[in-house]
Amino acid sequence: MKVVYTDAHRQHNPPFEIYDDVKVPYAETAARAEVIIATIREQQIGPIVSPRDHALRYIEAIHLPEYVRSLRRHSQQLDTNGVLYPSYFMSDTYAPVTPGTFAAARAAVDAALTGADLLLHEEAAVYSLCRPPGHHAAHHSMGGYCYFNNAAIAANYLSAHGRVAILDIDYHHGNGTQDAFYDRADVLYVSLHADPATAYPYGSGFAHETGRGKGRGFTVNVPLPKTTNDADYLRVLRTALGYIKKFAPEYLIVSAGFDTFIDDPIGGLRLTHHAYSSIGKAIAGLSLPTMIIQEGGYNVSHLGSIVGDFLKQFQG
Ligand code: Q9C
Ligand code: ZN
Repeated sequence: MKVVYTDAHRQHNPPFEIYDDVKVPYAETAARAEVIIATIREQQIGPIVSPRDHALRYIEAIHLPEYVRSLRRHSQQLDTNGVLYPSYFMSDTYAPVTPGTFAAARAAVDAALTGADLLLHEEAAVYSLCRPPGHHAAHHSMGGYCYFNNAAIAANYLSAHGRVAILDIDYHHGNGTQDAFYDRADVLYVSLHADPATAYPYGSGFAHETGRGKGRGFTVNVPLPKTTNDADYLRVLRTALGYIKKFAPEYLIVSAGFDTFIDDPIGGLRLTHHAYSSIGKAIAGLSLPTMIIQEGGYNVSHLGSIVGDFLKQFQG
């Protein structure tokens, strides 16, 4: 499978996030992408290609142009070590702006769109190693380590060519992605995540949120207890894959977060490292043209190997 990656993400390196009024070290580190790409090289998972530039209009199809401009301007105006929390366009204290943020976030979108182009050119499976992640970024707000919604932008781009299903397996509900397609029947959003009653992003991802208007029935939320183990998860995943099968999309996008891992410092269901090859195998079993987009996953000592286990299921 082809892997889309650039080291442009390195210029986005916030020193801290604010948690309960206290500055704590930033969990969404450059080291995450570094260990993943190192594993991909070691295990020869794919030819690695660089993203190609895409026009801003694809970002602006999902995000308010003023929001995009403001992120660019703030990034440009900051001094070398500046960190900004621009309150108006921010949904929480987990997505600060630094001088390199706009460029890195835009490169992540380019990685997602380049992956989409590869699918359009008949590639069966592609992995876009996006950093920063995207699924919490909404129409005009950054939050939860996310600035531009890579998966939503790619899904909207692909939707011009056929129906798209998004399967979100990050520990956290992808509130930004859900919002982007809540009214639409041509993009199915299915998410498995920790119960938002007790997990970030708290306000959304409950089972009763199923879409609106024409989009009713095209959003599926499956909140999970934090005690969910490998067997529980695979059972629920198979049901979720059944909805996708029934929708019969042209393309599948997987918002792939690995913070469901039992020893994740931010999230953590009770999934062991064995789970990720089984999850990959079950999803690959749909035999759909599939783009995997990197979202969360913060245990840097295990991240490379669990992402590798997952990706290997999509080879050949
Ligand atoms: N200090 C993604 O996985 N909460 N975002 C952190 C712990 C924010 C996660 C609180 C979690 C955001 C893409
Ligand atoms: Zn997450």
